[in-house]
Order: sequence, then structure tokens, then C-alpha cells
Amino acid sequence: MAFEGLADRLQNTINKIRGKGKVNEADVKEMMREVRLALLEADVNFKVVKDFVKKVSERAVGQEVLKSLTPGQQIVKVVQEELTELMGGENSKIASAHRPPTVIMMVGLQGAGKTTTSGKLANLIRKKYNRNPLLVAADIYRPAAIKQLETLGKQLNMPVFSLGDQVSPVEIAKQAIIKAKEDHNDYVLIDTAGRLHVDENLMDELKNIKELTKPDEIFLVVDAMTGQDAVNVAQSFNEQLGLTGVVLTKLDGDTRGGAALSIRAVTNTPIKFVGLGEKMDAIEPFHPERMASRILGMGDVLTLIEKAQASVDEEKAKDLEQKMRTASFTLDDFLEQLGQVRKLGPLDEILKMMPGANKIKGLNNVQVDEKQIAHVEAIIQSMTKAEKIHPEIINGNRKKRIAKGSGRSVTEINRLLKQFEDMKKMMKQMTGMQQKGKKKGGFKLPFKPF
Ligand SMILES: Nc1nc2c(ncn2[C@@H]2O[C@H](COP(=O)(O)OP(=O)(O)O)[C@@H](O)[C@H]2O)c(=O)[nH]1
Ligand SMILES: [Mg+2]
Repeated sequence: MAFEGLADRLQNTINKIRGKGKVNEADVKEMMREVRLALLEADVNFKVVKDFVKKVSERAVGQEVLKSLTPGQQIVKVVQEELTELMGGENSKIASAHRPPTVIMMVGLQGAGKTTTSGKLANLIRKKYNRNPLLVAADIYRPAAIKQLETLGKQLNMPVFSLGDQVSPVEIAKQAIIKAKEDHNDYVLIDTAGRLHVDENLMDELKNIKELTKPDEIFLVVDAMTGQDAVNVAQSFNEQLGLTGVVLTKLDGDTRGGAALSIRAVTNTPIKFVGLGEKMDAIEPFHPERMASRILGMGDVLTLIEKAQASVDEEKAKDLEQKMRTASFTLDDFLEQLGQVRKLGPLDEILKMMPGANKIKGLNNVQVDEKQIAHVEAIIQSMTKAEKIHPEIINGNRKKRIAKGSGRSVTEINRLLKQFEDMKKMMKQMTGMQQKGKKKGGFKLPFKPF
């Protein structure tokens, strides 16, 4: 999983301070020392780390934080807010030209994922904005590059414009726009060539295409796995071409996270989308708030809710949202949700989005075993209604009865009850933070939802 090391280290650090009743400057200093190391180890740019630590420290030792009733939680909130700030605001809109077609130029090094992302974005634009994109094969150098795009086009049932590999990319781009106007394609995505390194010939070619097509967007595609290098690449492309956004690919791999955390700060270019796999629908808008929550183990309730809304019936999803927000969910709800959640996708991925999920033993390392889920279901189903609502009444005798009924051991029952308690505690903490920021009549999450 991406960000695993960083998430683990940051969560350990903040968990130490989260529950403290009193926090002094020395505690903050100690914590920030660990945060600094965690970020550096995740390959976050040195200067970015320095600025980040300075900002958080200043805010954290502020009187209103240290003197508050819950200084530990307040500091975690500061870290969360600053992480979000670091990664930039929400920014996944795609330009729309007054006079179509809107031209999007895809640039980046070889192998970064330009061709794949061109297909994904075209697919997204068609699905989400109901538009009619044209893909343009302007990489004439890499063998089979044109074929690759044509294959994607077929797969998506989307037109691909190509003039073979004997015509210059600039000419291809020019002809493509003429063709798009004829055919009423309102978006044109130009898949350009990449090199192994930033090189002058390549930049000149890209500048020429830019000059001629006057693109509305220039998206740099970068491989998140390349860490610091991704940041350097982004910097040079930005200097030469003026980027409008970055697409960070391969976030489904075990990237340490450095690129995601540094690119915006170093280049002042927003990360607009992230690639999460090779399939054509494996692209998502980049949500800095959600990413920060995820890194800090606060879960990604919003993405979870969205997933739920997409595949579960609306009433139930709303109910889940409400219960999570008010931390009032019972073991019965838990059971119900397990059933629902199984429909959403790979369980380990889904569960990781739950607040406190990092506390569930084994979840981070081991694939969640479907069998274990069945065991959990059996245990909960063997409880009485009262037990499910008030698990605290489950004493030794009741545990024995449940064990018999479910065919599981008392140890397993204890473990489940403990996990459920942990999860609820975590939700309460989030709710506590919400209450702090609550305006009259308003409802505020610890992060901005959209
Ligand atoms: N796992 C994963 N693989 C990706 C992602 N994006 C692209 N790839 C793969 O990376 C490789 C290079 O992608 P390609 O689009 O050909 O890169 P290009 O040279 O920049 O056009 C291909 O095997 C893609 O399937 C992603 O988000 N996740
Ligand atoms: Mg390519």
C-alpha cells in the first residue's frame, strides 16, 4: 500500500501525543523531531520538510493549543490541516475552452503513464462531463506507441487520430485539431512522446506543439514511485512549458509518498488526478484532505461514503454516514455494514478507509481473509439484540454462550469486541474534533469535505 511507512510512523508519533492531557513545548519538539524523520524517510523534499515542521511547530506551541482541553487532539488537527495545505487545495477541474475543442497536452518522461492516462482521462471526460474526446497519437518515436493508443481507443470505443510515424508531431497535432472541429470532438487529448530524461530536443518539440495548439491544459504525468526524481522532473517541465496540473500515477504501488507531498510545494503546480492501476477506470481526483486523513490513520470516510453511494442504496449510505459522524453505531450496524462493504470491492482496501482501521491487527500487512469476516459475522449473529447495542453487558457467561453459538473461541470474541471499541473510540475522537470547530447550527468535519 502506498504511504505505508510514512503512515505507520506518523500514526505512532501522533498516537503518543493524541491522548495526552497535558502537552508542553518539549513534547511538541520531540514529536516534531519524529515527524521530520518520518517525512524525510518517505523521500519528501528536504526544504518542504523543514518548512512543514516549522509551521506545525509554531502553531502547535501556540497558547490556544497547549492550553486547550485536548491539546493532543488539537495538535493532530494542526498536523492534518498543514498536511492538507502542503498538498494544495482541491483542484480536479478540467478546463473547458470557450471555443471548442478544449486541447489537453499530456507530457512526461517515458514510462510515466502518459498514454495510459490519456485514455483514462478521455474516458473520465466522456463519462463525467458527457463530452466527446478525440485521442491524438503524437508519439512517433517509441515503437508501438501509436498502436498502444489505438488499442486503448478501441477498448474505450473512442476515436484515435494518427498520421503514422513519418509525420512530425507538430503537424499531427495541427491536423488533429482540424479533424476534431469537423467531427465535433469537443476535447482533444494529445499523447506526446517522452524520453528517459528531460532533454532539449524533446522540450523543443513540446514547446512547438504548445505554440501551435495553444493548449488549455498541459498535464504532466509523473510516476509516484520515482520519489524525489518526480519532483525534479516536474520542476523542469514546469519551467519550460508552464504546467497547469500534475497527474501522479502508480499510487497503487508501494510508493513512499514523497512525490505526492512535495510536488505542489516545490513547483506550485497542483496534483489534479492520481492513477491507481492499469485499468481505464483507475483514475481519481486528488483530494488533499482525504489523503492527509488517510496518512494520519483518520480514515477516509468520504471516499468510503462515495463508494457506498455508488454501489449501495442511498438510504443505507446516508445512515452509515450519519452513524459514523455521530459515532453511534452498534455491532448490528457493523454487521450490516460488513455485508454492504463486501459489495464495494477488495475488503482490505475498503477497511483501510475506516477511522481507526490501522488499529485492527494484521490489516496493514495481511490480506483480509474473507473467512475471518465470515467468523465475525457468525459471532455477531450469535449475540442478542441487547448485546449488540450494549456490548459492555457481555460478561464471561455471555461470551461462552456466544462462543458456542458461533463456533468461535472466546479469545476471538474478545478480540472483536476490543476492535469494535477501538473503532468507536476513534470515531468519537473525530466527532470531538468536529464539535470544536462547530459553528452555530453548522456541522464541521475535521477536514473540509469538498
Ligand atoms: N500500476 C499502475 N500502472 C500504471 C499506471 N499508469 C500507467 N501504468 C503502467 O505503466 C506503464 C507505462 O505506461 P505508459 O502509459 O505506456 O507510459 P508512457 O510512456 O508515459 O506513455 C504501462 O505498463 C502502464 O500500464 C498506474 O496508475 N498504476
Ligand atoms: Mg506513451
